[in-house]
Amino acid sequence: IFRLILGVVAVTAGGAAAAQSKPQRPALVAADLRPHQSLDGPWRWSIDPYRDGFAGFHGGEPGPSTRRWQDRTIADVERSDPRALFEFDLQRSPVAQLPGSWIGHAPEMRLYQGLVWYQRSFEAASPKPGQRTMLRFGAADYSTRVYLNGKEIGRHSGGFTPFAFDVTKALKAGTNQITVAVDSARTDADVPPPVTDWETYGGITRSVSLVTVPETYVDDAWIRLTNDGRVAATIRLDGLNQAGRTVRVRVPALDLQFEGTTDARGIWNGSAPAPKMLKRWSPEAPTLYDTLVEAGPDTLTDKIGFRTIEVRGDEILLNGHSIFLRGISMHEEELGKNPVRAMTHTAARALLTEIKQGLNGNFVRLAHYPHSEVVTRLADEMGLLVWSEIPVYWRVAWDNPEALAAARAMMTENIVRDRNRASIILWSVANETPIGEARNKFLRTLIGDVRALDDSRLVTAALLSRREGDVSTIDDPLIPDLDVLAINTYNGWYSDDRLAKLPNISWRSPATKPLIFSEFGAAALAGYHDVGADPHKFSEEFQAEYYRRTLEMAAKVPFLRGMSPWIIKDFRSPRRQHPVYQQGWNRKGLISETGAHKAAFDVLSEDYRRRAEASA
Ligand code: GCB
Repeated sequence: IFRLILGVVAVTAGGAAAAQSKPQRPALVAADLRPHQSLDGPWRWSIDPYRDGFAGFHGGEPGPSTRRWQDRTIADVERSDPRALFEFDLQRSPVAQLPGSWIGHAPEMRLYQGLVWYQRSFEAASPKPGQRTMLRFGAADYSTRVYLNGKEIGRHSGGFTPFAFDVTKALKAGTNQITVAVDSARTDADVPPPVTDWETYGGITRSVSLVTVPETYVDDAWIRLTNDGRVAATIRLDGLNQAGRTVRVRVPALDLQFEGTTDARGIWNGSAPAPKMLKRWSPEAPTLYDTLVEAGPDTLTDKIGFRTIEVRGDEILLNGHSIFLRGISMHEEELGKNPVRAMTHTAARALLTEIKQGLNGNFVRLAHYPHSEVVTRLADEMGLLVWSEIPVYWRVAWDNPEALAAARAMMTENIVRDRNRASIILWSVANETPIGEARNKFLRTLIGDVRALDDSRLVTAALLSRREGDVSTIDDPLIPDLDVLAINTYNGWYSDDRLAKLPNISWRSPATKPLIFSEFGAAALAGYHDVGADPHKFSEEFQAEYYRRTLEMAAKVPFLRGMSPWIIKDFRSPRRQHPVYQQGWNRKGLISETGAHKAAFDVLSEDYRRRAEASA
């Protein structure tokens, strides 16, 4: 028996690199709306700081102490061989509720970075002929290996995008055991690189589910309104019968129906004139239509809004009308004293309501990585325009092909997941990346990918500017490649400018393109007041005055088309350790971690109220 236990799970060499080089298949688009069996809930967990589960007791090859995930439980073996040695037993390990980062599992997990094993069992019906079952993760941060009934079924890298594996063959009728290894440690080849300004929420942070589909099914469906007034569809089937299949798109409420036949790759592109009665999606009227994609036995259902977004000169046009983006940035971190990154519908609604109703906003920058689909769906439903980005952040290893592969896979997974969301108008490829040849090349590759995947949205990147005296110049070599320019600027916070002088700063741009201030901000500890004439940094008064003066400056930039100041809520950041003002939190929120409004909140809200009235 002991020997039998030694039959270790072989680790497929090169698996991780392969997983990074291209996005995951199946894509399983709109999986969250397909009927599914949820695997959320109680899971067993155990830390593995030396990665014995992969490498063995002395490192290197797996050995006797290596964790093994065969069908038999450790308890079974122990009963028949009381002398068997085990130094792990997931079946008797503590229980955590998933999804949710491991920060919430136990107090000592707060600062843990590394490998954690998860396990649970579940019942499955016997697979029906002509059906396939996919195991889908909304996200796990950062790299993941998945085992079903003792066999490795796949891997994924990247903490913020969904992935799925076809488990039809690995699944048994009756009780199944799933084991997941999640490692939060990142190297320079990863995206983001190890150093950021937010908490790494390691773990299984989004829902896990089993989705059953017909053998040949709609894996990817992208449906949008084109600038020339057509409803266009790009559909990809996956399965033995993917070629030469009839595919039909239906929007019952619009009496719209059109169809065509897939090519050898299972792909069909088709379109039809948009019906006159179509109500275009906008923040003021976020109309969504039940949209069906029918292909033989499979019907995929999604809720889709139809709108156009374009740039003309230095203007951004939504449905043909010039708009100003009244926004704010947001991290995927729920309100509360001890956020664990488990973005529920309720938690997302609380934050987006602060933006939409509290701030009179119409726009949110989802920083600095793809947020939960719960958030992007809610933005569609509530009417908030969205900036979506991947964490190509600060010092990425521009020369490392693995880093580029990771970024490309992540960008593709993000776009494929979300290109049916009307709310998303901007894909951003980078944040505050130092200019250089290797960086420019890296980002141009990403921009090319974005345009190939989605020609219906705008491409941007958060850039830095060059300041001389009171003149700030935007002169990044990437400008010609972008539709919308975006600048992060922190004059008066990271510089020692007097706040009263901020309105004097003027902006120069070499291109006739719209500009967004993708960030500006100042920190304040909620409840800390300094009512003197020259308030101290970190006081609510300083932050409020910083906003007043920066908004005065912004009002004078003729080509400014929006802003997303930094940030709606104080968020956890390990680099913010001032014992009095920060205590592990980046305090640039307009509300505290528990939801207390700071004085600056009203300053921005009032500015946006006036802007909204002026544009109504
Ligand atoms: C930035 C970064 C953001 C930081 C912020 C800050 O420019 O893009 O991730 O959190 O500044 O607070 O310094």
